[in-house]
Amino acid sequence: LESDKASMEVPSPGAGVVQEIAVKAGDKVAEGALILVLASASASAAAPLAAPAPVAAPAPVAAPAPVAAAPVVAAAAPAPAPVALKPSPAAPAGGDDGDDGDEDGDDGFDKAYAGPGVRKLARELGVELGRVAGSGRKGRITPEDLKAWVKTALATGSGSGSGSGVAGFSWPQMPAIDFAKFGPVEQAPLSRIRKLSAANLHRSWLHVPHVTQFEDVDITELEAFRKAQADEAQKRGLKLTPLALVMKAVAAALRDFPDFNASLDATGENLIVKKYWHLGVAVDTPNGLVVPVIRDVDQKGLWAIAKELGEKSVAAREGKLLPKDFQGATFTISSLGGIGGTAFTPIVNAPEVGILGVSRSSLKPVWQDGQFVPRLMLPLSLSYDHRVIDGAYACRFIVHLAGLLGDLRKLLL
Ligand code: CAO
Repeated sequence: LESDKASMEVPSPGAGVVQEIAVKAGDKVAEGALILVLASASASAAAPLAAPAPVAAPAPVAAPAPVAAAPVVAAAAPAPAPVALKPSPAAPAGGDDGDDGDEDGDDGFDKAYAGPGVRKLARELGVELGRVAGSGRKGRITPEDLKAWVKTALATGSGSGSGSGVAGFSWPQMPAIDFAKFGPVEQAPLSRIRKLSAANLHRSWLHVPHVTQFEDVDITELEAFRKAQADEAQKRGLKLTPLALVMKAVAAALRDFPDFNASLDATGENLIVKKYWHLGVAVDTPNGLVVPVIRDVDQKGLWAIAKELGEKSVAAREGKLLPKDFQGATFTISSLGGIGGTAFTPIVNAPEVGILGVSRSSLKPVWQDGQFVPRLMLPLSLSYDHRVIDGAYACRFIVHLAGLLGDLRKLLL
């Protein structure tokens, strides 16, 4: 099964023989949809002769048979078990936050009771379903409930934030423009990843008051250390890029600045401070941006981090990441250092409260002891959620991080 960002296995509830496959490649399915009919192994062993046709005849030969076969099976011992789609071991977490295992991040879907059509519409509109009251059976949210909620939110400006609405404000619509009037155009549909990232980024942009703090970090010694590991890296078949060292230092800095390793709760009135240090790393893929998570960075050595970083970025580019690979990040790093640039303002991956942008290092003249000396400087850009993080706290964090990167021995303290 493939979701917006990940592919996953749907585990069979038991052993048996597949009798009928109710879906074909490319079909869209929702949780609970029938995907196949399975004659359970224990039942067929108990009565192997009772159902020869469906059990013995493999699907290709017996293609037209399933309907006819069904009554035979039903009448006999090996009652076929309909296998419904429920990828419970690892719910898809295409969202960049991944905390709750929702398809699209922390959108309240876990708590909401709604069909796939309503969920899709809610995702497109950026509505947290957990905030919409359902009028359907057992509180199910209907399309009408969703539309009414959006209308009210637009009219009152109450749709934004965790209880922190922008009163009296509604978003002006973008006009539809026929660009073909001005010159030749072609229409290219967005990939699913791009559409999903767009919704997530837009939601973060609207909910989070962003500030970005910049810092140039002297990594001359760090780079000398990294280069000194080149032979060892080659022996291990790994690439030790500056990013692995930045990750290690960030995990340590997050321990010292716990508010950066936190999220606001759904009410917006409490900070959930996490006691684990999982870093999301933005990876550029042909289909768009994805953010796999490297867990427990604080407990891993540089080689382990470098290995996992390499493996996850390859898997991301090949579309082979699993839902669990996107879940649980506490803070994200977006590195454009391999490409260039001097600084940028990354968008916080809500409900995380901070994201670190890394640009390309370059030699710069730095005034030291009465003279300019060439030093390798790494530009960092730290965006943060100003609802949670004060400017002084953010500045202290980045200065502390710069200190760790400037002298890696401090990581041991
Ligand atoms: N300064 C100077 N050189 C750097 C550098 C930096 N900050 N960061 C990386 N490099 C160098 C590496 O050492 C490597 O050099 P060699 O080719 O000589 O070995 C080269 O640049 C390429 O590095 P890389 O990009 O392959 O590896 P990485 O570990 O730095 O990054 C990954 C891995 C997956 C994060 C990166 O490939 C990627 O996809 N980056 C894009 C992320 C993105 O799109 N962010 C924007 C999202 S919007 O906020």
